[in-house]
Amino acid sequence: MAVSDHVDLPTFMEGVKKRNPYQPEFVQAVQEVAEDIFEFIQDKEEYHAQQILRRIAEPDRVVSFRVCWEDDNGNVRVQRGWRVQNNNAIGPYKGGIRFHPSVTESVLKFLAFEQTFKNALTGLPMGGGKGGSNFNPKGKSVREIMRFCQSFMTELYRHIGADVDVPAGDIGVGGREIGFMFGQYKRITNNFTGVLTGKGLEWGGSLIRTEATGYGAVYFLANMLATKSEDLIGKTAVISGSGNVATHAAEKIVQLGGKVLTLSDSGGYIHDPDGIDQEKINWVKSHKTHRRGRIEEYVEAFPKATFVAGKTPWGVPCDVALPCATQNELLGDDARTLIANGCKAVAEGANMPTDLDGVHVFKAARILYAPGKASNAGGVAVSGLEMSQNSERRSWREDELQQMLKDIMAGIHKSCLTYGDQGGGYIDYVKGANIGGFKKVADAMLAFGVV
Ligand code: NDP
Ligand code: 2IT
Repeated sequence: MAVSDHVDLPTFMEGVKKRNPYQPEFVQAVQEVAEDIFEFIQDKEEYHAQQILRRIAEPDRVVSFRVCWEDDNGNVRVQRGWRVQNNNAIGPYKGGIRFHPSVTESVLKFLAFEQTFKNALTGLPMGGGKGGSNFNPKGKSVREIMRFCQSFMTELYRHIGADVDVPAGDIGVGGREIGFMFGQYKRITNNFTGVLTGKGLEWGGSLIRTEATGYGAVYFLANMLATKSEDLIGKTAVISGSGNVATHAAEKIVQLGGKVLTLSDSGGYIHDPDGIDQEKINWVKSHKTHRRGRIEEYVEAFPKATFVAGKTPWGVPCDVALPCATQNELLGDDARTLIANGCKAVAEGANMPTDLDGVHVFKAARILYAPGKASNAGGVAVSGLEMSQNSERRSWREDELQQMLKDIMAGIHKSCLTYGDQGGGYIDYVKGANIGGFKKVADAMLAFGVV
């Protein structure tokens, strides 16, 4: 037999660890996918001979660069920026930009790897990428954020393009930051193209892009519940985070008749036993997004709620849970607590919020558990629709886009059933999403030969 990755899973993972020292998040993401893919490709010699998984787990390129900017006091500040272009077998690289002090090459490599499978699942022609910086937007003035975004784009512009790589937002990057970066791209290149998504509606953005990730996650959750002939009416939901994804997931839960009990930020969580209704969600949106406040101030505005400092909300009994903040925010013991408290379904709004132990706990309990690459794909899906609208030089109507988002989430759910239905009423959504995403990218790579 030719030299191939016909090795066992532990040997394959040893190689991944050796080639990516000090990159635990990346190794974790590869391990979670490899557990399912090894089983799937067992009898598929071509995938082995062509080393497909090994190649997807080696980014096409990682660009790292210095970002210098001046703060309001005239001090020179230096940050590191990256763009990880993981795989463009099925379309231009596509994925968000994250500004957070915890950003490292490992974090961005895990996100770009996950994005490759997620984007394939949407059915749209998008490869996987991710970028960002260890810049901390907290406590910075708007002018400082503008200067940082301009400096970041002054290098990034060389590596992106409407048919090359199309970034968008992620943690710490919303409409305002996309505006600053798009303005700088346009200034440097003199080109008005759809090089970023999540743009403002006046300058090429798409309706419902802002809402799409959170709404999509809840549509996915509703699809999962429907397999058990259930819906969200009267169900209690525990949500973490209080940013773009968390607040829009909360909004859609409320619209579909559920009751949201918690939201959180890096300081702790709030528990509102009366339910966080639309008016309260609007307060959170304005407080967190526009005023960059802390979630603990919620209890001053709504005194029946309580704030628990330094903790995640997974101990609050609920029917459904949506981790919507960040990676590894729901650990094995949290998963055990959720199940002991009767939680029936978990839909990830964040990327890799559940650690490997937690994933194994949810799988063993055979609950409805959707990994982020399936359930949070609504955001990038509407980004893909924004790219289509930019190419057509027109804007679609809100009702058209709402329907497309629902259809895409239902389509992803169906792909998960294709490869994840284990019989006896249990669907392994992790396996379904991993294999569904892998197969599309792998088959494109086979067509291209050894490149
Ligand atoms: P935002 O910046 O809007 O909000 C992030 C939220 O998560 C804030 O409440 C923040 O709290 C909290 N958070 C961030 N980092 C940490 C941390 N290390 N520990 C505890 N809490 C933290 O980001 P988004 O809502 O856009 O993103 C949330 C998640 O969803 C991320 O995993 C992202 O990758 C994923 N995602 C986002 C998509 C999008 O379209 N925006 C699409 C698909 C996935 P604080 O304010 O205290 O920092
Ligand atoms: O993780 C994600 O899917 C995103 N942050 C959105 C990426 C995008 O290109 O819209």
